[in-house]
Amino acid sequence: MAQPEAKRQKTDTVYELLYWPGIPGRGEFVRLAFEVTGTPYKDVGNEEKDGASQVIKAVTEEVKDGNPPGYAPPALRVSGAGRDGKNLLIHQTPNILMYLGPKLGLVPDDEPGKLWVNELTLTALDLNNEAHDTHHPIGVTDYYEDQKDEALKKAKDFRETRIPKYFGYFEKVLKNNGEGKGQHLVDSSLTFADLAVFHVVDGLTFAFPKEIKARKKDYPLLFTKLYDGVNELESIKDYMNSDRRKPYSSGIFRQYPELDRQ
Ligand SMILES: N[C@@H](CCC(=O)N[C@@H](CS)C(=O)NCC(=O)O)C(=O)O
Repeated sequence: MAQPEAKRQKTDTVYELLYWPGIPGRGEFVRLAFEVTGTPYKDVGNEEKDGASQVIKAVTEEVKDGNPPGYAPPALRVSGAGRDGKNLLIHQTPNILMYLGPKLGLVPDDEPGKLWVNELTLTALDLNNEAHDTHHPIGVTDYYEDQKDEALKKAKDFRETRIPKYFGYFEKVLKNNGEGKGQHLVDSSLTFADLAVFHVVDGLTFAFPKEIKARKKDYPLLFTKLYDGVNELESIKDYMNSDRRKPYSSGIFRQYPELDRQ
């Protein structure tokens, strides 16, 4: 695995995560990368008193330093890393991870390896998006209660066809990567793709506890090697027990018992 650039050169880089406070959400994919590598970062939404308004301003309203405005959080602000030494502001979860990957030592050194990590992360994010659509299949800004009939149908299909297809795919990738010993999707070390899959599996286990309980035995590498492997890392245990980790609530992964296996 690549040595983290941070370990190779002393740096006083300040990483600021700009994401909605109070939920894991898509910000969690970025938090996990910082947490697992022990990289200092500021979670602006959660750490500042007026976190949500700071996030909105910085991401879409008062964007500075020549950065294009973003469409939606998460964003990452990096002091001095933009053009002409100004602050860099980047958006899109996989773009942020692609930026951080080499800096935190969460990607292989070579180009194919980096592309595979990115590809697997994008697939995990596709699954993440489909999980969101189970409770909001019609209108993103409409109430769940107003689209419950459609949500019931969507969730049934998601549980019965989509979860097994994605889980089967990740299991196949793990099996195919002999070097990873079932624990890693690419090569023999932890990458941000492993973290992304870990988080989506974690979120689905919260949202669909009965469905996942019934299915997990079919994906032994995914659950007992990759998932448990990440979950048992000291850095992750510390994080999960800290108040930096927010509980699932009204974000992407929601627990509506009627959408779970009956
Ligand atoms: N593809 C984007 C999606 C960003 C996104 O949908 N962010 C959500 C929060 S998790 C949001 O605030 N969306 C507002 C909107 O889409 O109007 C990413 O991965 O960063």
